[in-house]
Amino acid sequence: MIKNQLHGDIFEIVMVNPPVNALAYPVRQGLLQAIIDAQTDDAVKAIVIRGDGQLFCAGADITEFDAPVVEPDLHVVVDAIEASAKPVVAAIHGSALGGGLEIALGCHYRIATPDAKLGLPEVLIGILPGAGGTQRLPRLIGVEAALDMIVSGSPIAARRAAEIGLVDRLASNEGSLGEEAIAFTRTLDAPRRAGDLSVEADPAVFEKVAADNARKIKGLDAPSACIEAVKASTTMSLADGQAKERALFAGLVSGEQAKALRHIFFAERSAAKIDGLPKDIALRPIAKVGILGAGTMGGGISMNFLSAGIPVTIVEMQQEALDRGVRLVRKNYEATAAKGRLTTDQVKNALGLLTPTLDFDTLADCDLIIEAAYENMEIKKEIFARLDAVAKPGAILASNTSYLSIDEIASATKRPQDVLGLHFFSPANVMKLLEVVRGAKTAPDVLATSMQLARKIGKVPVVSGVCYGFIGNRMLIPRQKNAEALLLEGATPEQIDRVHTSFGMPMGPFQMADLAGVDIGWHRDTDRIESLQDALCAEGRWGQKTKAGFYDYDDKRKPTPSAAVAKIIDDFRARKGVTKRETSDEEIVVRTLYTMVNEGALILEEGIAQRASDVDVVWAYGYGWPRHRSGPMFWAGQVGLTKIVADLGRYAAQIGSNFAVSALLKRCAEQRVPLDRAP
Ligand code: T1G
Repeated sequence: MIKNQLHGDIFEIVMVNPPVNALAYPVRQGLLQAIIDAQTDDAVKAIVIRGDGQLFCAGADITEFDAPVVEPDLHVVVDAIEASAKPVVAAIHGSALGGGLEIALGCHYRIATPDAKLGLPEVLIGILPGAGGTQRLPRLIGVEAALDMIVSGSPIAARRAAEIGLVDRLASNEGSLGEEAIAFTRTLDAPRRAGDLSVEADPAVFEKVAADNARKIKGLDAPSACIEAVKASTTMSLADGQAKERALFAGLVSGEQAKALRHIFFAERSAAKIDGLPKDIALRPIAKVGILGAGTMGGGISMNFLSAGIPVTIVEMQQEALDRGVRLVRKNYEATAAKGRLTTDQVKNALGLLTPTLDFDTLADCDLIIEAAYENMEIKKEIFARLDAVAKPGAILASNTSYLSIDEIASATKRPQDVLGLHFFSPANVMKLLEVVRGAKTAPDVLATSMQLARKIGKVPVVSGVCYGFIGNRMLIPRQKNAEALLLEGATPEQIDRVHTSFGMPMGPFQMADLAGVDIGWHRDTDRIESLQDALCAEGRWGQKTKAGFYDYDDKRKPTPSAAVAKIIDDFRARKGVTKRETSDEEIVVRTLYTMVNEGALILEEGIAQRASDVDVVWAYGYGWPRHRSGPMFWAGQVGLTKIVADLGRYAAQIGSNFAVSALLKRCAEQRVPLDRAP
């Protein structure tokens, strides 16, 4: 866990704990012992601390947080480094994050490769730097720069760190870092301790940071604790400030939000693993991608590959549609560049990789072809039959369908083993989630290739089996059905949406319907009024695009409750002979959130999702489920499965005659085990 080596009179301590040198107990113990030994070793003039492998250190071992600390705690190690009578230098490459950066802050000097990243991301997992970071960082770079790093959790590049005094020297490159660090250390005669510095700040700075971040940190515990800890660095001694920091840390680390954020951190990484697939399976090379359909989805999907430097051939049937699609891609890139997130060269390079064409046969040399045409099975089967005739052997044929059966689509080809679903979420160039839908005959290497490619284009992939709506959209079905039933029974769109937005969702079911389009799937017959959707659509209330849906919208798309909608609902209720009644927020939670949990449990029961945490990842990355609640399945455990089963039973009649509580959910409740350890 620790390798030590003497280079002349410079003692090099190397952290070795692949893959990220997490500061598990053996690393902490080894570091502390090495620092102590170096103090009394006359052969040692100064010390260098380095990380083995891809990076310096990714911080504390997050898997240890649910158990009591095994001494030495990290702050003891950092304090010992800083107290060293001999100069200590941190040689940083890759990343120095969290406790990793705190180790470097305890060192007297820091040298880094130019592209290294330094950060304190603890706030992103619901805690705060707990080994002196909130006390030493402000002393080194000032309160405002420190607050920015600690409250956002975003790392900075070493070049920037050098400008603000966090890094003393930039190495030429990773290969020479070791030698340069030793040479640099040889020039040092005395320690220089961040802890000896003091830092002042106008107290108004802290109020301003809290106010500037108010929307982002609303409902979260960690950010305000971060601000309080940094404030202590300006009013307390290092020791007292660290004690305050540790007290705040202790108050967060075992809290529900920190547990949920740790859970989703690991869930995202677990989702990338496919049970039963050999780790070293040979992948199919994907050098060129074909996209069928240049609509909103086809254009957005293309951008993911173009931005990753993968050439795209985009095919449409009409020139006008093709031109419109290319214009949309260009417009999206230019909008991103206008925000400074892309350079004009990057936009030019990306667009240079796009080949628009009406010629279906140009897809013959693509390694992956993604169909993004109408959500209609007959159309998709025709397309896949044509692809079967044109695509080269071994090409992966994917559909972007959001509900339909991949098995039926694959049956239109003679190569079902090469067919799967790649379900992107709109806007496809922004949303991180990608549901990778495996058909009954999808070959393992097709699946593995798609998962690896998903990560390459910056997506968070989750494997789904074939069912109507896969994982995410299938769980939307009971939510939407109950939400509309609740409207008929007397709730209002704003009451139901408020329950969801106060829960932490970015928008509620009806705000979402207006955004997506109330007219999706509508039969277009204005005389046929069989549902609330029909009633609204017949009045031209198709959502934001017609400035009227479940809400009225102004030119800035700001929603306001609509008296016209209230009347449409009243009239429809009268026609259906439904008596209006009061509905509580609690009933709305049960019928629109607990029913989603139940659907998630059914999805697990049927083997559609590999694991409960995969369902959480789908909702966290595809639908804006509040990250500090992890996802529906983990959150259900925090609510209590027994309570959820009981409440679903209490409202079973209202939920619907064909409603049944999942057997798996019942079993987990009875046996008091979480859904991700379902018996
Ligand atoms: N602890 C335990 N495991 C970790 C880990 C960590 N800190 N970081 C990564 N892993 C695992 C990860 O689960 C995966 O496991 C493997 O390492 C590769 O990770 C006291 C309290 C460093 C940018 O929040 O941001 O210090 O799936 O797939 O894409 O103040 O990992 O292979 O089994 O993410 O190259 C603060 C978290 C901790 C950094 C590398 N530190 N890690 O990304 O690899 S709290 C963090 C990351 C703390 C102190 C406080 C990223 C990375 P598996 P990966 P990557």
